[in-house]
Amino acid sequence: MSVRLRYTVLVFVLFLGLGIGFGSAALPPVQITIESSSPYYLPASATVSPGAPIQWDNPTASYHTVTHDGCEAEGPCAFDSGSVAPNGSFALPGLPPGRYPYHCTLHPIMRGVLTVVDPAPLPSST
Ligand SMILES: [Cu+2]
Repeated sequence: MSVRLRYTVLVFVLFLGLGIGFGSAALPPVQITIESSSPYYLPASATVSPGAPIQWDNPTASYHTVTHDGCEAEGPCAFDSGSVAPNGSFALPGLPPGRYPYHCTLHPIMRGVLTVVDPAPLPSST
């Protein structure tokens, strides 16, 4: 391997490392709180970036679930928390872009929607 090629590979690896660092820093976890009364999931409608971790906290005195609507009927099933105990939580490492309506299988009146969208593209310099 020539010196020049080795230098190119080194620079590439450095930039790759920087990119990964910026990527994770730009994706703070999104927190959704489960409530005993309307809107039940707070916020009921959340918009997150692809790959951003999402966590539902259950501070209520009841069991609840966070179940993607696709798990029960039309499929595919993107996520299903199962029963989340009082003071428990359910976390997802991130989702691909899409619209994910979800509900609580124990209390079907509880409904929320998660929208995963790519961040706005950077303005072009041309
Ligand atoms: Cu519930």
